[in-house]
Amino acid sequence: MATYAVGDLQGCLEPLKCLLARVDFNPAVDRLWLVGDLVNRGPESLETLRYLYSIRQSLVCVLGNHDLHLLAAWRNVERLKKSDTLREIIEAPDADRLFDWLRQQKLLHYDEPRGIALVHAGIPPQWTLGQALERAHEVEQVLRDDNRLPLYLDGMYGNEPSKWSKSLAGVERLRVITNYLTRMRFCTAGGKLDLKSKEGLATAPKGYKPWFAHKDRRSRHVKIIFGHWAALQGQVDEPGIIALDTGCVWGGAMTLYNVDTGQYHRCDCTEDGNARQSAPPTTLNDQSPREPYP
Ligand SMILES: [Mn+2]
Repeated sequence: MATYAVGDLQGCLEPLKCLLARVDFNPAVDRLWLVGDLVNRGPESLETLRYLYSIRQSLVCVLGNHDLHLLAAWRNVERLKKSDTLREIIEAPDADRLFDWLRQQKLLHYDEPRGIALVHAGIPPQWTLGQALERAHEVEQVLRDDNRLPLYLDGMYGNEPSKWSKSLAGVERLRVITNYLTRMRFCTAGGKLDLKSKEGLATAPKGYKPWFAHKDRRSRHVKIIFGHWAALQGQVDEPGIIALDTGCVWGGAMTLYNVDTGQYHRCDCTEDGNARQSAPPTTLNDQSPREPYP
Protein backbone atom coordinates (compact mmCIF):
# COMPACT_ATOMS: atom_id res chain seq x y z
CA MET A 1 0.00 0.00 0.00
CA ALA A 2 1.39 3.35 -1.09
CA THR A 3 0.16 6.92 -0.69
CA TYR A 4 0.75 9.50 -3.39
CA ALA A 5 -0.07 13.16 -3.82
CA VAL A 6 -0.58 14.68 -7.26
CA GLY A 7 -0.46 18.29 -8.45
CA ASP A 8 -3.21 20.31 -10.14
CA LEU A 9 -5.04 18.21 -12.75
CA GLN A 10 -7.08 20.98 -14.44
CA GLY A 11 -8.91 18.49 -16.62
CA CYS A 12 -5.74 16.75 -17.84
CA LEU A 13 -6.67 13.09 -17.52
CA GLU A 14 -4.02 11.50 -19.74
CA PRO A 15 -1.06 12.79 -17.71
CA LEU A 16 -2.75 11.57 -14.53
CA LYS A 17 -3.19 8.12 -16.04
CA CYS A 18 0.42 8.24 -17.26
CA LEU A 19 1.58 8.83 -13.68
CA LEU A 20 -0.70 6.24 -12.11
CA ALA A 21 0.47 3.64 -14.63
CA ARG A 22 4.09 4.50 -13.92
CA VAL A 23 3.71 3.69 -10.21
CA ASP A 24 1.37 0.78 -10.87
CA PHE A 25 -1.34 2.51 -8.83
CA ASN A 26 -3.94 0.10 -7.51
CA PRO A 27 -7.09 1.88 -6.22
CA ALA A 28 -7.96 -1.18 -4.14
CA VAL A 29 -4.94 -0.69 -1.87
CA ASP A 30 -3.14 2.55 -2.74
CA ARG A 31 -4.24 6.08 -1.87
CA LEU A 32 -4.15 9.26 -3.94
CA TRP A 33 -4.19 12.76 -2.47
CA LEU A 34 -5.33 15.59 -4.74
CA VAL A 35 -4.27 19.21 -4.13
CA GLY A 36 -7.34 20.57 -5.94
CA ASP A 37 -8.01 22.37 -9.23
CA LEU A 38 -9.27 19.10 -10.62
CA VAL A 39 -10.95 20.83 -13.56
CA ASN A 40 -10.90 23.76 -16.02
CA ARG A 41 -8.66 24.87 -18.89
CA GLY A 42 -7.54 21.32 -19.78
CA PRO A 43 -9.13 19.04 -22.40
CA GLU A 44 -11.11 16.55 -20.28
CA SER A 45 -12.65 18.15 -17.21
CA LEU A 46 -15.80 16.01 -17.25
CA GLU A 47 -13.92 12.76 -17.84
CA THR A 48 -11.43 13.66 -15.14
CA LEU A 49 -14.20 14.18 -12.58
CA ARG A 50 -15.89 10.96 -13.64
CA TYR A 51 -12.66 9.04 -13.28
CA LEU A 52 -12.00 10.50 -9.82
CA TYR A 53 -15.56 9.71 -8.80
CA SER A 54 -15.04 6.10 -9.88
CA ILE A 55 -12.03 5.76 -7.55
CA ARG A 56 -13.42 8.06 -4.82
CA GLN A 57 -12.87 5.45 -2.09
CA SER A 58 -9.12 5.75 -2.70
CA LEU A 59 -8.94 9.56 -2.67
CA VAL A 60 -8.25 12.38 -0.29
CA CYS A 61 -9.17 15.61 -2.04
CA VAL A 62 -9.00 19.28 -1.16
CA LEU A 63 -10.72 21.86 -3.34
CA GLY A 64 -9.01 24.57 -5.37
CA ASN A 65 -10.23 27.89 -6.70
CA HIS A 66 -11.26 26.33 -10.03
CA ASP A 67 -13.32 23.67 -8.24
CA LEU A 68 -15.13 26.34 -6.23
CA HIS A 69 -15.68 28.32 -9.43
CA LEU A 70 -17.22 25.19 -10.97
CA LEU A 71 -19.61 24.90 -8.04
CA ALA A 72 -20.56 28.56 -8.45
CA ALA A 73 -21.15 28.08 -12.19
CA TRP A 74 -23.29 25.02 -11.48
CA ARG A 75 -25.55 27.14 -9.29
CA ASN A 76 -25.40 30.20 -11.58
CA VAL A 77 -24.27 29.44 -15.09
CA GLU A 78 -23.76 33.15 -15.83
CA ARG A 79 -20.59 32.86 -13.80
CA LEU A 80 -18.92 30.98 -16.68
CA LYS A 81 -16.17 32.91 -18.41
CA LYS A 82 -15.08 32.48 -22.02
CA SER A 83 -11.87 30.76 -20.96
CA ASP A 84 -13.71 28.23 -18.78
CA THR A 85 -14.13 24.67 -20.01
CA LEU A 86 -16.73 23.69 -17.44
CA ARG A 87 -20.03 23.74 -19.32
CA GLU A 88 -19.75 20.04 -20.27
CA ILE A 89 -19.84 19.13 -16.57
CA ILE A 90 -22.83 21.30 -15.74
CA GLU A 91 -24.78 19.83 -18.66
CA ALA A 92 -23.75 16.20 -18.07
CA PRO A 93 -26.49 13.68 -17.22
CA ASP A 94 -24.54 12.57 -14.15
CA ALA A 95 -23.76 16.13 -13.02
CA ASP A 96 -25.74 15.92 -9.77
CA ARG A 97 -23.82 12.95 -8.50
CA LEU A 98 -20.47 14.57 -9.40
CA PHE A 99 -21.42 17.83 -7.70
CA ASP A 100 -22.70 16.05 -4.61
CA TRP A 101 -19.32 14.36 -4.32
CA LEU A 102 -17.39 17.58 -4.97
CA ARG A 103 -19.31 19.42 -2.25
CA GLN A 104 -18.24 16.85 0.35
CA GLN A 105 -14.55 17.58 -0.16
CA LYS A 106 -12.43 19.63 2.21
CA LEU A 107 -10.40 22.82 1.91
CA LEU A 108 -7.70 21.53 4.24
CA HIS A 109 -6.81 17.97 5.16
CA TYR A 110 -4.47 16.94 7.96
CA ASP A 111 -3.02 13.46 8.15
CA GLU A 112 -2.21 13.24 11.82
CA PRO A 113 -0.10 10.05 11.86
CA ARG A 114 2.17 11.47 9.16
CA GLY A 115 2.02 15.10 10.35
CA ILE A 116 1.22 16.26 6.82
CA ALA A 117 -1.30 18.89 5.73
CA LEU A 118 -2.80 19.01 2.22
CA VAL A 119 -4.16 22.31 0.91
CA HIS A 120 -4.61 23.94 -2.51
CA ALA A 121 -2.83 27.28 -1.97
CA GLY A 122 -1.41 27.35 1.55
CA ILE A 123 -1.85 28.23 5.21
CA PRO A 124 -1.36 31.92 6.08
CA PRO A 125 1.63 32.61 8.34
CA GLN A 126 -0.36 33.95 11.30
CA TRP A 127 -2.55 30.83 11.64
CA THR A 128 -1.66 27.69 13.55
CA LEU A 129 -2.63 24.42 11.93
CA GLY A 130 -5.47 24.09 14.44
CA GLN A 131 -6.86 27.51 13.56
CA ALA A 132 -6.57 26.74 9.86
CA LEU A 133 -8.46 23.46 10.30
CA GLU A 134 -11.26 25.15 12.26
CA ARG A 135 -11.64 27.94 9.70
CA ALA A 136 -11.50 25.55 6.75
CA HIS A 137 -14.27 23.62 8.46
CA GLU A 138 -16.47 26.73 8.52
CA VAL A 139 -16.39 26.82 4.71
CA GLU A 140 -16.71 23.04 4.39
CA GLN A 141 -19.94 23.13 6.41
CA VAL A 142 -21.40 25.81 4.16
CA LEU A 143 -20.52 23.82 1.03
CA ARG A 144 -22.65 20.95 2.35
CA ASP A 145 -25.54 23.14 3.44
CA ASP A 146 -28.17 23.71 0.72
CA ASN A 147 -29.56 26.73 2.54
CA ARG A 148 -26.29 28.59 2.99
CA LEU A 149 -24.51 27.51 -0.20
CA PRO A 150 -25.99 30.10 -2.64
CA LEU A 151 -25.01 33.09 -0.51
CA TYR A 152 -21.46 31.74 -0.20
CA LEU A 153 -21.04 30.96 -3.90
CA ASP A 154 -22.28 34.43 -4.87
CA GLY A 155 -20.22 36.15 -2.20
CA MET A 156 -16.92 34.25 -2.35
CA TYR A 157 -15.51 36.29 -5.26
CA GLY A 158 -13.31 39.28 -4.55
CA ASN A 159 -9.96 40.21 -3.01
CA GLU A 160 -11.25 41.99 0.09
CA PRO A 161 -10.92 41.81 3.00
CA SER A 162 -7.22 41.35 2.33
CA LYS A 163 -6.49 40.18 5.86
CA TRP A 164 -8.06 37.91 8.45
CA SER A 165 -9.61 39.31 11.57
CA LYS A 166 -11.45 37.31 14.22
CA SER A 167 -14.25 39.86 14.17
CA LEU A 168 -15.13 39.14 10.52
CA ALA A 169 -18.54 37.55 10.07
CA GLY A 170 -20.79 36.24 7.32
CA VAL A 171 -19.67 35.96 3.74
CA GLU A 172 -16.65 38.28 4.21
CA ARG A 173 -15.26 35.89 6.79
CA LEU A 174 -15.81 32.92 4.48
CA ARG A 175 -14.26 34.85 1.57
CA VAL A 176 -10.98 35.59 3.30
CA ILE A 177 -10.71 32.00 4.57
CA THR A 178 -11.34 30.78 1.01
CA ASN A 179 -8.78 33.22 -0.44
CA TYR A 180 -6.09 32.04 1.98
CA LEU A 181 -6.64 28.36 1.43
CA THR A 182 -7.34 28.38 -2.33
CA ARG A 183 -5.82 31.53 -3.93
CA MET A 184 -2.94 32.82 -1.80
CA ARG A 185 0.60 33.21 -3.11
CA PHE A 186 2.18 36.32 -1.59
CA CYS A 187 1.33 37.84 1.76
CA THR A 188 2.91 39.82 4.59
CA ALA A 189 4.04 38.23 7.86
CA GLY A 190 0.72 39.35 9.34
CA GLY A 191 -1.23 37.67 6.55
CA LYS A 192 -2.20 40.63 4.35
CA LEU A 193 -2.80 39.16 0.92
CA ASP A 194 -1.58 40.30 -2.47
CA LEU A 195 -3.77 38.38 -4.92
CA LYS A 196 -2.60 40.20 -8.04
CA SER A 197 1.00 38.94 -8.37
CA LYS A 198 0.94 35.50 -9.94
CA GLU A 199 4.39 34.98 -11.31
CA GLY A 200 7.71 33.88 -9.92
CA LEU A 201 9.20 34.80 -6.60
CA ALA A 202 10.92 37.89 -7.91
CA THR A 203 7.55 39.59 -8.47
CA ALA A 204 6.69 39.90 -4.78
CA PRO A 205 5.67 43.44 -3.86
CA LYS A 206 7.76 45.15 -1.17
CA GLY A 207 7.04 43.70 2.26
CA TYR A 208 5.42 40.59 0.79
CA LYS A 209 6.83 37.08 0.58
CA PRO A 210 5.52 33.68 -0.46
CA TRP A 211 3.18 32.55 2.34
CA PHE A 212 5.58 29.72 3.29
CA ALA A 213 8.68 31.92 3.50
CA HIS A 214 7.83 33.92 6.62
CA LYS A 215 10.24 32.79 9.28
CA ASP A 216 7.80 32.87 12.20
CA ARG A 217 5.06 31.09 10.26
CA ARG A 218 2.99 29.33 12.89
CA SER A 219 2.43 26.13 10.87
CA ARG A 220 6.15 25.67 10.23
CA HIS A 221 6.34 22.44 12.25
CA VAL A 222 3.87 20.75 9.92
CA LYS A 223 4.77 19.35 6.53
CA ILE A 224 2.54 21.01 3.91
CA ILE A 225 1.74 19.72 0.42
CA PHE A 226 0.16 22.30 -1.91
CA GLY A 227 -0.51 23.13 -5.56
CA HIS A 228 -1.86 26.27 -7.27
CA TRP A 229 1.44 28.06 -7.94
CA ALA A 230 2.71 26.75 -11.28
CA ALA A 231 5.36 29.45 -11.62
CA LEU A 232 7.31 27.84 -8.77
CA GLN A 233 7.77 24.75 -10.97
CA GLY A 234 7.94 22.61 -7.86
CA GLN A 235 11.08 24.36 -6.66
CA VAL A 236 10.68 25.55 -3.08
CA ASP A 237 13.74 25.70 -0.89
CA GLU A 238 11.87 25.52 2.39
CA PRO A 239 11.98 22.48 4.69
CA GLY A 240 8.71 20.57 4.82
CA ILE A 241 7.07 22.49 1.97
CA ILE A 242 6.15 20.42 -1.08
CA ALA A 243 4.92 22.32 -4.17
CA LEU A 244 3.23 20.01 -6.68
CA ASP A 245 1.77 22.28 -9.38
CA THR A 246 4.23 22.00 -12.23
CA GLY A 247 1.95 23.59 -14.83
CA CYS A 248 0.65 20.60 -16.76
CA VAL A 249 -2.14 22.55 -18.37
CA TRP A 250 0.35 25.15 -19.58
CA GLY A 251 2.54 22.57 -21.34
CA GLY A 252 4.68 21.81 -18.29
CA ALA A 253 4.45 18.54 -16.39
CA MET A 254 2.23 16.78 -13.90
CA THR A 255 3.97 15.73 -10.70
CA LEU A 256 3.21 12.76 -8.46
CA TYR A 257 4.86 12.53 -5.05
CA ASN A 258 5.14 9.44 -2.90
CA VAL A 259 4.12 10.80 0.49
CA ASP A 260 6.03 8.14 2.44
CA THR A 261 9.27 7.78 0.44
CA GLY A 262 9.55 11.34 -0.91
CA GLN A 263 10.08 10.07 -4.45
CA TYR A 264 8.83 12.24 -7.32
CA HIS A 265 7.47 11.15 -10.69
CA ARG A 266 6.58 13.37 -13.60
CA CYS A 267 4.76 13.02 -16.86
CA ASP A 268 5.31 15.76 -19.38
CA CYS A 269 2.26 17.48 -20.81
CA THR A 270 1.59 18.79 -24.29
CA GLU A 271 0.38 22.33 -24.93
CA ASP A 272 -3.19 21.03 -25.05
CA GLY A 273 -2.82 19.33 -21.65
CA ASN A 274 -2.38 15.75 -22.79
CA ALA A 275 0.51 13.45 -21.93
CA ARG A 276 3.67 13.46 -23.99
CA GLN A 277 4.96 10.00 -24.77
CA SER A 278 8.30 8.55 -23.69
CA ALA A 279 8.97 10.88 -20.78
CA PRO A 280 11.61 9.13 -18.67
CA PRO A 281 11.10 8.80 -14.92
CA THR A 282 12.76 11.67 -13.14
CA THR A 283 12.96 13.02 -9.65
CA LEU A 284 12.75 16.71 -8.93
CA ASN A 285 16.03 16.45 -7.08
CA ASP A 286 17.77 15.71 -10.37
CA GLN A 287 16.55 18.95 -11.93
CA SER A 288 18.49 22.12 -12.47
CA PRO A 289 19.63 24.16 -9.47
CA ARG A 290 16.89 25.65 -7.34
CA GLU A 291 16.15 29.30 -7.71
CA PRO A 292 16.20 31.02 -4.38
CA TYR A 293 13.43 33.46 -3.59
CA PRO A 294 14.22 36.92 -2.33
MN1 LIG B 1 -5.46 27.20 -8.25
